[in-house]
Amino acid sequence: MAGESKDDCLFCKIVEGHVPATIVRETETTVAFRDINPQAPTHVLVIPKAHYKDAAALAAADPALAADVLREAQAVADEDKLESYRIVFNTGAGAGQTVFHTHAHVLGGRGMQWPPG
Ligand code: D5M
Repeated sequence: MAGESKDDCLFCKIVEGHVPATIVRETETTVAFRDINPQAPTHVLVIPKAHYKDAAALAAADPALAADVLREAQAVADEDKLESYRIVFNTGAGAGQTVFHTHAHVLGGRGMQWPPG
């Protein structure tokens, strides 16, 4: 079933408290925690607690939950008083996705280039 927690999913284990993480925000449906390999002064991952492999799967199955993730990404930016920031959903291995549980990267606190690498 889509949305079901996957036993072998690292981010499901963070949701369940079985893997430690520096959690900065939590709601009924989402968790936000600091990226273990930060690429900017603020680098927080916002995830739905339910398991979806990527942003496309989440948006197709539960648009309201996708909106929750975006709302929390904005809340992270507000908390860190970021004037400019980037919200990134790497979708698919070719785009750099390495953890197949939907996550929004919230990156800010430094200047950024476009296009990204
Ligand atoms: O991003 C996956 C991100 O997940 C990557 O930036 C590292 C981060 N990561 C991996 N393991 C952990 C733990 N245990 N805590 C916090 N952050 C973690 P992707 O878009 O899939 O490449």
